[in-house]
Amino acid sequence: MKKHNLFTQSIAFYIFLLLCCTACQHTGSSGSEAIEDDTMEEVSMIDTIKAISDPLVTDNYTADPSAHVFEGKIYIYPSHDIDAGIPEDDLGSHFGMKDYHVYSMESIPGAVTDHGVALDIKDVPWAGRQMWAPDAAEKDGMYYLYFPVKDKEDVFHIGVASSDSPAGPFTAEPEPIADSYSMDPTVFKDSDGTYYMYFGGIWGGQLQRWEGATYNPEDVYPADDAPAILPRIAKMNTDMKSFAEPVKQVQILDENGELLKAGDNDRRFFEASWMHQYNGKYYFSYSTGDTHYIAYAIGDNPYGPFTYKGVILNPVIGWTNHHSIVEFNGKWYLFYHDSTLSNGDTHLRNIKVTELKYNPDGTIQTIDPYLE
Ligand code: FUB
Repeated sequence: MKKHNLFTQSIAFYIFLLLCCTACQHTGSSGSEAIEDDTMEEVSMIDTIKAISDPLVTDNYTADPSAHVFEGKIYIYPSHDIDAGIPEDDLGSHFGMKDYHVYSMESIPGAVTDHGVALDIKDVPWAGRQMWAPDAAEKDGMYYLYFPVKDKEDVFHIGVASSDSPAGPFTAEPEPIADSYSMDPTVFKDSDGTYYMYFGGIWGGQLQRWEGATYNPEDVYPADDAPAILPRIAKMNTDMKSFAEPVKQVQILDENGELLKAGDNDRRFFEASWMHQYNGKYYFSYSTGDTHYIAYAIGDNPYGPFTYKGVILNPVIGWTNHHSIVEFNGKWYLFYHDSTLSNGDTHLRNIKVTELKYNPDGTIQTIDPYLE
């Protein structure tokens, strides 16, 4: 298992930026308060980097944007980053988020509406700490917010909360989804109306601690030449609050039909699953974590196997890379985040959007988030 590889050529420039920023480190927002005024002045130093898009939200730190078209608008379900005052470590303890806001847009580009707090950790009876990347789904006029949070024993599970509005507020179920574990859920509606949840993430996401349905608090990783840890999938029940089948693994293969290896850090799954369909094919996309790419693999059905095809998004300023892909008014969009608004603070991020384009053969054109 490679450790953080922040000095890769592709992001060495950003390390330089982070070092520069240390001299003028700001405090960021605290709790769920809005960003303090002086932050906006500090943003000016990062203006020398020509990003392809601007932060969509500037009065809260936001990350992990899951975007959907509901009721003719774009609705965005991001994490709400805060400075929880917890030191940074490889398990992501510093990502101490406590609530979710929902945002909407009537057009892209366009104004972003903040619908306020949609779910607070204090209203989730089983939750302990760390509300990480959520997603949402609609079925029969009801909306479901899926969210990962650690329970009171510090083990990640996935919760569900419901509302009759895509903007919330959402009411959480009293227990996590039975048999759910790890984090970064995304719920995909197939063309036949079946819903599937993809989930999981290694390192701080704890996927390496699960063997089947058994939790082992030790972090156990495969050898570099063994198959990588795989993301998970389960079909959803019609109630949208439970799994309809045992959790399965999602295979990601290389060009020779072999499972990607654990040591193939540039390509293997780390976290941040997303699924979308394009021209009848199924595109499973994800973050490679410590190598900071959004990668994708294509398959013929929701379960896979999926064959690795390439990179959708190159590394962003910050450490994490996380995304969603959605079609809106005839164009495809990539929602993602970086840390430009906080001058590179890895856990104070901001959501963005840019257009995503396909090649005629169905492959996706790689997006570089910054101009030369
Ligand atoms: O926001 C917390 C975690 O950081 C997410 O769950 C991961 O995908 C990464 O973006």
